[in-house]
Amino acid sequence: MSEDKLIEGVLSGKRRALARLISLIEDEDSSVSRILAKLYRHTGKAHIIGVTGPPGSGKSTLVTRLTTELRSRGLTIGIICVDPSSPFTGGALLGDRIRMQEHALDKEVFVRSMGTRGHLGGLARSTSDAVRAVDAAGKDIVLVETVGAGQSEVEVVEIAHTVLVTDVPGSGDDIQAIKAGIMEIADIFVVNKADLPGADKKVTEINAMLDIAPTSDKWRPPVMKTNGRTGEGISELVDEIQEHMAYLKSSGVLEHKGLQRSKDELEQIMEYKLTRELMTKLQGTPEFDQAIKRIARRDVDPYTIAERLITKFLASCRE
Ligand SMILES: Nc1nc2c(ncn2[C@@H]2O[C@H](COP(=O)(O)OP(=O)(O)O)[C@@H](O)[C@H]2O)c(=O)[nH]1
Ligand SMILES: [Mg+2]
Repeated sequence: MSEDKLIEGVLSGKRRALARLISLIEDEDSSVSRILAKLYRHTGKAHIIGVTGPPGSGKSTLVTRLTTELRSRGLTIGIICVDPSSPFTGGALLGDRIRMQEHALDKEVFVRSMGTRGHLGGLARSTSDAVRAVDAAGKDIVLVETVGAGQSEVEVVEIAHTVLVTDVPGSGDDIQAIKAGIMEIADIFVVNKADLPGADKKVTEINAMLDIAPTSDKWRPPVMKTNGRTGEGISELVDEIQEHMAYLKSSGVLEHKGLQRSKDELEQIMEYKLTRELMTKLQGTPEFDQAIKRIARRDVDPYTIAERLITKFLASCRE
């Protein structure tokens, strides 16, 4: 597939083109930045929803249920899954896969898992690029499932407009959740498995924590109860998700976040490109090798050398 064909395919919402582009993104193919550059002005329309929480709390089940509900409201869906134990990455239970098949024949639902094909550090970048690709393909909603362990749930905040944090009754790890920063990232709390004993207690506990938590904005995260098995509470959850987007728009938070993200992204790209430019020029030159040896010998400190090399590089750019 030629690059132009690929772009055309993605923009017209063709599944195969979109899947192909995401593979290129995962492989960190050199064509990606060119393609994404051309797609950029077609992005920014999708409502990106992050779903994070501990393994087994029902994220994949909720994503499937949310998809059904959102489809019934006429919305098109992309699902990006960054959970190695999820149905979409093959590590999952048979039941999960069967459940997801509910949407397998629906052309307006695109499902993709992000593996760790590239280096691990690149996963955040490739996930955000994949979300952008789905956005360019015209999906109204992008659901991003990430397992709530370590860095991933913090990264999802950077790309999602609305973050759902899932929990289940009886899990006594709330204090830990606060420590891990999970509380601060939630726009909506979901107490799933409401059929199990202790669901109301859990809701009360989270609300009590929200009462004492310092908040910077006017949105107080609602605490919703769901049953992933029966679908109870899903419609109310979707109402809250849409309510949250309405809040983001009316409060100006959406615009503010968009500017912040653009700034961060521009800085990141420039830093990356500049560093690469500088290093290709320096690496392997006698001057660079000499500098490294002198630093190791304590002849000179790395700060002074770095300063000198950068000044020289910038001067050479002006020539
Ligand atoms: N009892 C009960 N089980 C649920 C509910 N929602 C999901 N499950 C089950 O919990 C298990 C883990 O769900 P899954 O969606 O894979 O969780 P994930 O690891 O967070 O993606 C599965 O066996 C689900 O069938 C629920 O509301 N009630
Ligand atoms: Mg899952």
